Amino acid sequence: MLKNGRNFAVSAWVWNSDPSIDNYAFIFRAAELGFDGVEIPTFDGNLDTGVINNVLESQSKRIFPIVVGGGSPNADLASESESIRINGINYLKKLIQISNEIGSELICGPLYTSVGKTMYLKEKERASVIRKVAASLKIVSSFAEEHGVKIALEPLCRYDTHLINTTEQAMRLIELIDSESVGILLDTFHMNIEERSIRDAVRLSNKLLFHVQVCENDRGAPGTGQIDWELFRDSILEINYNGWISLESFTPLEANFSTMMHAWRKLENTQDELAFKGLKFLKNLLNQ
Ligand SMILES: [Mn+2]
Repeated sequence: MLKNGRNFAVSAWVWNSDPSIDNYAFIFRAAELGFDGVEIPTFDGNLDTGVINNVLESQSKRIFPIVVGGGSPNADLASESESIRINGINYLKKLIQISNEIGSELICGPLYTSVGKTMYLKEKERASVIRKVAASLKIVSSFAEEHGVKIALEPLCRYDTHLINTTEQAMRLIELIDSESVGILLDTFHMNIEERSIRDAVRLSNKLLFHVQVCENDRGAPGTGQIDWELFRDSILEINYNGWISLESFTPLEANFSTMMHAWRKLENTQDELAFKGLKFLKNLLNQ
């Protein structure tokens, strides 16, 4: 089912807000714990790709990188300001270049707006913002096609954005962009809040499901909370999903980042324990 040797990934955010902290030690942690891939997040595109490549190459088994991003107040495709939208386009192009440099096949995350920005919009205003977002993503998608990189857009829950909360909304945006390089990222945390049916959401995404992030309803290790994992597994198998299953949780130990991610408490004794417990559960669930 899943691609051979490229099954389970884990986000650097389990340990650090900034993947350059501690000399990319999270890559060593991920490899030691048994993951096949690492999500490398960046909100500003300032990554030392040479160092990342060295660390990836120093592992005894191949560890695949996946670039994760998200808009920020000064680089926001949903902004009213044209210059901020252009910053957003340039930021996403930079993520695509980083992907080429470190060998990531896709860039993913809530790339369509500034993470954490919420505001009320009337229906017409919303449609106009979505059109602007689609126009910018169209430009980025051409660049992605030229560089052989896929883009996966992630719906976020209502507390993190007002724009794209559900799979259905994301699929409509993807249709407007109309590029083979653009698909969707589904994250069980957000789905658990916003979708009426996990199975229907996965079915709707179908061949455009490019990436999957998993964690429990409280952002804890899969298998420790209320998510119906068997249903989730059956749903992704039904559409023959063969991409990554990536564990995403956030360190509660860094003031600014933990506040942004609402990570107020430890969910396990250590972050290693969270990652390892989650991986063990996922391997069992998917018979790997
Ligand atoms: Mn996510």
